This record gives sequence, C-alpha cells and structure tokens, in this order.
Amino acid sequence: MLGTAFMGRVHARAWREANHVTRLPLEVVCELIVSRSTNHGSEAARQLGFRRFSEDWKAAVADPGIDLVDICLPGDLHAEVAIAALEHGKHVLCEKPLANSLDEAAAMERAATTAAARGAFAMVGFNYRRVPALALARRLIREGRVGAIRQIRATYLQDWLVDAAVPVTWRLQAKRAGTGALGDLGSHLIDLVCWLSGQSVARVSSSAKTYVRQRPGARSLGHRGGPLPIEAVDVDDAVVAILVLQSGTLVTVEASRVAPGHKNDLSLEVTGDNGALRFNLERLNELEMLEFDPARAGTGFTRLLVTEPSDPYVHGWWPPGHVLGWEHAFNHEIADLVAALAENRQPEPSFSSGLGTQAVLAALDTSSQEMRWVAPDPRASLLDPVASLPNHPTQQQ
Ligand code: SOE
Repeated sequence: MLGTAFMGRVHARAWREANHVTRLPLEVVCELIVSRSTNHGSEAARQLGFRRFSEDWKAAVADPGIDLVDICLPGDLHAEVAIAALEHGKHVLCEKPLANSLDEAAAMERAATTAAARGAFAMVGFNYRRVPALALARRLIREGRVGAIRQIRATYLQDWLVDAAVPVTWRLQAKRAGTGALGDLGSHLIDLVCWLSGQSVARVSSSAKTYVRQRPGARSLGHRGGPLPIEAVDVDDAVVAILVLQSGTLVTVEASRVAPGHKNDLSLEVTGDNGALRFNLERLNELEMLEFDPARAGTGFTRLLVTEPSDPYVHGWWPPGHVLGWEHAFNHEIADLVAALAENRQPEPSFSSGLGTQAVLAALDTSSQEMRWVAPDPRASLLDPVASLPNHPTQQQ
C-alpha cells in the first residue's frame, strides 16, 4: 500500500478486517507499506498492521512478494505508480478520481487493458457504490420501481474550507489534485449518477468558483513555528452544473467544500415517472422511497432501514437495525475486489469506468472556464456501459 494519510488509514482498516464479514476466497496479507521516511514508515507499518515498510515505491511495485498495489496517494502520483505496478503484473486498486487529467487517465486505462489480458486487473475506488442503501437504490431502479428516470438532483457538500485560516494541503493545489471540489467530491456524484441511471453524460454546463483565493501555505516538515507563508489557492471551492444524460434525463450537480453546516453531506434524489428515491450520506443506513399511486396522490416518501440480510452487502454483518458506518463501504469494496480476482474477472469500477468519469470532469472544467455547454469526450460513455435500463421506454432528448 502507498499512502498513510486519511485514505491510507481507511483502506488499511478495511484490508485488515477483510475476512471479518465474509470469508474471502483468497487470504489477504498486509505485506508492505510505502512511506517517505524510515521513522514514519516503521510507525505506519506498526499502527496500520503491515509486515514491512519501504521508502522505495519503485522497488515495492516490482517486489515478487506483492500481488496487489493499493494507491492512496494524491492524484498527481496515481498514473506513474499505477502504470508501473500494472507493468509488473500486479493488480491495482487506485483511489478516486482516477487521475488529474484525461491524458493521464487514458494512459492508465491503456495499461490496465494490456495488464488485464495477462490476468492483472485494476479497479478505481468509488466507494459509495458499496453503501448498502445506494446499492439497493440501484437494484430498485433496475427493477423499474421508480419508472423511467426524469431528473436526478445530486449534491456533495462539506464545510472544512469555510474558514480562510485553514492552511493549504495537497487537496488545494492544482498541480497535486487537478481540481478542488469538482474532482474530489463531484467525481463521486458523476460516478453515482451514471451507475444508478445506467446512462452516460451527453452534455454539461458548469460554473466553478474559488472564494478563498489565499491561505496559509502548506506546513512543510522544516517549518519551525511562527506564521505560515501565504499561498495562492488555484482550485475551486465549489462547483454547480447541469448534466443532460443520453436519454434526456436532467441532472443538477453541486459540490462544495465551503458549505457551512454540511460535514459530509452527499445527497441524491432520483425522480422517475412512477416514483422517486432519496438518499443522504449522513443517514447512510436509510433510503427513502415513493411509488406513485394515483389513488393516494398525497402519500409521501417511505423510509426504508437498509439493514435487512436481504439488502445488498448487509448479509454477514449484524442483526437488522444494527447500523453500519461510512467505513464499511470500503470493506465491501475490498470483498468485491478480492472475489473478482479469485475468479479471474474484471472488478468494477474498472479503469475504463474511471476514464469515463474523467472525461466528464474534463468537460465540466472546460464548460466552466469557457462559459459554454460542452459535450464530453466520447470516452465518457465508458462510465457505465449499460446504455439504458431494462424494460423502460427510452426517453427522447
Ligand atoms: C475529502 O474531501 C474526502 O475525503 C474525499 O476525498 C472523499 O472521497 C470523500 O469520500 C470524503 O471526503
């Protein structure tokens, strides 16, 4: 594993507990963690439960004792590490978004396609696909319970950057993260919208804004106290967008890291011609559902508590009502990944799917900068190859 910060810690926990819920078809051994310094590396290995540590990522991804490389690094490092690992025949799990640019993502996808032909597979970590309530939402949509989808409202709001005194981290530097709220949070929304609806994005219109243009600089290792130097912020704090999907579904998307009161608030509402579904990540065990009944037109949403053994991913956890948390989606992600590898098949979302998201992100960026509607690169259709939902009349654009 590469990366020992927030996402590294989250993934390490999930790998360590990989066998806790479902007996996996392969044994997981947390073998080697890569860190930039010996002190930090030995501490990270001890704390996160890895057998060895290394300062040399190139040797790590070539190590014959390693089967899979998990990349929990800033976006600017994804392409080089993932491509090297795939060329050494390792399976790869890479954090989202796949890369910082369409070109990098395309190179990663090519490397993944070549590696897959030799039995090494790559997956991108859009973890929210594995929240039980969202997986149930997808199942209900596929079963036709909301009818043909007309509109989707998708927002992902956080507030950790409201305060202008919060210092710069790599997530606020374009050279490291590509974009701000757009790539960090908007990428989740794009992935979910296409995965839930089974449609790809036909055109987008978007506007992004940076409200806090200067912040205290990134804390460097050599900093000896006193005020931090001021650094310019070159990524967006917030973005709003309209997406029109292939079959005419209208989608509004909003991502912000400067939304006071919203901690980690990913909300989705899917409206069809026969009903609707509503989800909020801060109440992630619940899904709200409405099935339209002309005889009871005043009826509102019904709250489903998604903790039944028959609900996706729930079997193997606790008795009904013993709710799961944010981190458990990573257990499900790893269980699905290991199951696919054991059967020598492609895990989802693949790097092709990640490239599709990247194409939409690039279109949103261009639209915002050039103040016009943009049709994404055709590779956006890789995001969900299911062109339309079964048993549904396709809406006309
Ligand atoms: C930080 O904004 C962050 O950790 C994202 O990078 C994750 O993808 C999201 O799941 C939670 O917030």
